[in-house]
Amino acid sequence: MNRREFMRTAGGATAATAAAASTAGTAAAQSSKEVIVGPGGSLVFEPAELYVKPGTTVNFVWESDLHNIVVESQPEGANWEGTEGGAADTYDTGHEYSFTFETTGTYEYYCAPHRSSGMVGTVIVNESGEAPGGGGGAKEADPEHMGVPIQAHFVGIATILAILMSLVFTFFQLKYGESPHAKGGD
Ligand SMILES: [Cu+2]
Repeated sequence: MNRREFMRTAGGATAATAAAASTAGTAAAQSSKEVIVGPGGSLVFEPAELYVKPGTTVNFVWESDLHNIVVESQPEGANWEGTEGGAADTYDTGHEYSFTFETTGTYEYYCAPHRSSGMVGTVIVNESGEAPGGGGGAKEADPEHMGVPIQAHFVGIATILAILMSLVFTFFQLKYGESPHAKGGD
C-alpha cells in the first residue's frame, strides 16, 4: 500500500467514525426521561434521584400546584437555570418544563416553597445513564467498607514483620556464614 492509499483509507475510517459519532449523538438527543413534580399533591419529585446519559432531555411535569425548580448546584460549565422566575415564581398542575442535560456530573435542585419539607431532587449525568453498582443499598456497603481497611491494615503489618524477620535472618546468615544450628553443633 502506498502513502496515498494509506491516507485515503485513514480518511475513510475517520469519516466513518465521525458518522457513527453523529448517529450516537442524535440517538442521545432523542432520549428523554420524566420527573413528576408533586405527584398526588405530595411534596416530592418523582423520581427524586435520576440517572441519565449526556444529551438526555428531562421533562418535569407538574401534578399539583405551587411548585418550582431552583438549581442548587451543578457541574462546572453547565448552564441549568431551573424554572423561569427563580425561587419567586411557582407553577401549577399541568405545567411542563424541560431541560437537556449535556454536561456530566451531579445536578441538585429543589422546590423553593417546599424545600424545608424535603422537596429536593438530583439528576446525575453519566455515560451509562444508570446508578453505579447496580443495586445494593449504601447502608449495606458501609460496614463492609469499614471492615476491609482494618483487615488490610493487619495483613500489611504482618507482611512487613515477615519481611523484616527474613531480612534479619538473612543478615546473620551472610555475616556468620553458617546457620546458628550448625554453629551450635560444632
Ligand atoms: Cu413544591
